[in-house]
Amino acid sequence: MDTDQWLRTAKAAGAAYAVLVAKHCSGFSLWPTEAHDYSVKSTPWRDGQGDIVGDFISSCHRYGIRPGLYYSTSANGYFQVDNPGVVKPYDVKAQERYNEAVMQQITELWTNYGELFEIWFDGGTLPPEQGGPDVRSRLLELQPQAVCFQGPKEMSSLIRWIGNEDGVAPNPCWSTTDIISNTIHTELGAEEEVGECPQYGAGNPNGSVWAPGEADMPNRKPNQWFWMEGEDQLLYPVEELVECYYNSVGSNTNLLIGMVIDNRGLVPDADVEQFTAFGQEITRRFDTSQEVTSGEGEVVELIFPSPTEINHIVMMEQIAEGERIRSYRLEALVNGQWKLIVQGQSVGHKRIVRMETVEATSVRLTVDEAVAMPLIRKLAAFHVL
Ligand code: IPT
Repeated sequence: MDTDQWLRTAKAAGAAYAVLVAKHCSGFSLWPTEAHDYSVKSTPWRDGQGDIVGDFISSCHRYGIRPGLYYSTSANGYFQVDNPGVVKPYDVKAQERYNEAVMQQITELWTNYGELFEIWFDGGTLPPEQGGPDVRSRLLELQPQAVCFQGPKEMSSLIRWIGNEDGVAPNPCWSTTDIISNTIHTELGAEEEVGECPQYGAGNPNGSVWAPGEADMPNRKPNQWFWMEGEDQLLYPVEELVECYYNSVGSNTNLLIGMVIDNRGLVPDADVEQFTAFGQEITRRFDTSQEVTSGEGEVVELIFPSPTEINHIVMMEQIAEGERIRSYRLEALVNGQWKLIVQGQSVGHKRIVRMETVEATSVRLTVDEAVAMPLIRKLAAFHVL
């Protein structure tokens, strides 16, 4: 196993953060936990002395990638726990034992490996009021700054599931919402019902919780999160990953791509090629703009020194000050005439607009509706060939 190779590959893909699945639904733990024996400790690998979590975190630091850990509390085969984090068939003592094991394990993961950028609660985490472990107190104590995917709703940096594993966010897509997974079980019942609720993916501009979207998808399809021999042909073609980038990052949503590890403990060669080509393609498209500006107010204009061919516009709001835009218009000045390119609603962290090539001398962003003074961190035009 070589976690450096994993992180080198993530870096080549352009990743800013990486999340290791420290324990998936089986319960098998990739670090030598004190909670039970179902872990790397009981394997012949490195004579039971290995620690994949530790290696992963060190490699993240080596490659300048922010580390995150996935630890689901909602399912654990070893304890016969299934969604939403309940021992089945239910037994009070068994549930207590499970809750204690969770507390022990999260304490290990959140104490022994330094500051975590993101913590992933697959399927949310059952709150103590409903018989779950007190994850939120431990988080507030040990990793209060972490971005929590479907985390306890009291956390200050939440990120929500976009509602599918296809790398697609809706448009518009708002950073605020009323619904995150932790509230799902309390307020709405089963997750299936929530799937029907458009707010889950798109958010709500008037929502009470700041929880932008994260679109997770595997790098093999359909839905292949795990490695199996002879399945290289299932890799998403790079063009399709690029399309997912437009549909997620380009729609105010983080993109999280699964990375399988093979029986050598490495990212398979074909996947290294895929991730590297993907990173190169994104750089090729978006590294060099024709022109870029920033500004504030209802109208921000991007002026070219001479008529310039463009076919992409990227907008970003200064989201540290909130997501303020509610509707906007983009126009280009072509042969002395303003031509409407697109009308839209949400911008947020980033909105990427693709358009037919025009030769423009200026691009104008007009904010038609906003809840406060629009702060435009970036307005940039590109010509992607
Ligand atoms: C699904 C969980 O139920 C959901 O809450 C979220 O965590 C999602 O995974 C992340 O991909 S289950 C999956 C089979 C859609």
